[in-house]
Amino acid sequence: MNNLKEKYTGKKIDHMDILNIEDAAKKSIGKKSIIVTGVTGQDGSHMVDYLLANTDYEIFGCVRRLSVYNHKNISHINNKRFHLINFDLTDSHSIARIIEKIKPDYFINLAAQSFVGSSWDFAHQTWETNCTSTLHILEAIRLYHPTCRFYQAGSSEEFGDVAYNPQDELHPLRPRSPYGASKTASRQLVKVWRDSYNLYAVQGWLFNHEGTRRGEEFVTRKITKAVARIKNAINNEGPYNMLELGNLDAKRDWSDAEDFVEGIWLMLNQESPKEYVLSSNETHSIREFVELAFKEVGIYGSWEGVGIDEKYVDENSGRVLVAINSKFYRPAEVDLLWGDSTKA
Ligand code: NAP
Ligand code: G4F
Repeated sequence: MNNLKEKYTGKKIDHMDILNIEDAAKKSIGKKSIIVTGVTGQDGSHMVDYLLANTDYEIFGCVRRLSVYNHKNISHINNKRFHLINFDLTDSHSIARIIEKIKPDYFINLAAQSFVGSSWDFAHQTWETNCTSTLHILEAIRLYHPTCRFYQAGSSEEFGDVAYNPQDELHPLRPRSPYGASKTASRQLVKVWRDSYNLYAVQGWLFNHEGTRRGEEFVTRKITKAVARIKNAINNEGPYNMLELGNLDAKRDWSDAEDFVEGIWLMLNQESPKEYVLSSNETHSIREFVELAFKEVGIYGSWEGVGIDEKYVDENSGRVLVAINSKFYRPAEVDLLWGDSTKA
């Protein structure tokens, strides 16, 4: 059976066996432990790598049950201190049981419905996953293990329709999407529980951060993947489909995800709970990102047309590299994000 699994997935999966809560609790007896949610995602997987390399805690990574494994971002981990447990942010009972039984020293909640674009289509699910779950985690910590330090993943999307540039910790919360609203409300819960029950609970404001483990629907990975695909086709003199994008003029403040997981850990280990902006302190448009990505592989283009008809055309061949598809526009856009991480 194991051979069959190996053949099918291309890797040994024994270390990916998922523990039930009772067995996980046994592994945590007498040990310092950290629960990390969202470990199949970008930040959660980097956080596990960081914690295994820089601490001696037992790490319990939370995964939700899916019909097909999606463990690519953690398939490289082979460490006896890393365990997987089943968990779903929308299930308050399992959240409570995990905290009650494992009694972690830290709970780092990086799981979320994290795609802003989908949050209009799945507004209720976004709210339940990103906000109601925070209430459940806070209550479980308060009831079962109040010394547990809690990190909740906040976002520059909370600043939304920005009032000034660059945005720092004092910037008002003006979300523009169901996603931004869910993170804003979650922030208020974290503050109220911190103040009311003296919990060490913080929610950082993280500006966009990217990397090779980034989901492919986010604009950076979408562009870089397409550029590689187009470059390969040009090299082989083959056909290619152009890249389709939405709003080219939105601006974002992009950083490296691996830097930010360290920032999260530092935020969790201060004398008292304080919340920070993490950002690169630069802002760039999607348009600039497209130009630089193509330039990086030696393809030079120029913009032609306006609005929905705008295109990025290969100066060498005259072929269209990028076109606009209105389906990638959002009902409301955050036009510009630009962080000020001086305090951090
Ligand atoms: P990501 O790659 O999309 O990962 C999200 C993780 O959440 C995945 O592991 C996903 O599991 C899990 N998840 C989703 N719904 C769940 C549920 N109901 N129960 C349990 N797990 C669930 O996101 P990321 O980029 O690493 O972001 C990490 C956190 O930081 C998120 O809260 C995000 O909103 C926030 N944030 C990210 C950025 C950024 O630029 N990356 C900036 C600010 C804030 P599956 O693999 O099973 O889907
Ligand atoms: O890459 P994006 O989808 O990221 P977005 O919306 O900024 O959200 C990310 O960063 C937030 C922090 O600021 C996180 F909280 C959130 O979880 C997520 O990680 O889009 C970036 C920009 C947007 O303005 C979008 O309208 O790119 C624009 N864009 C233009 N064309 C596109 C596309 N975005 C996507 N995903 N796909 C396009 O085709």
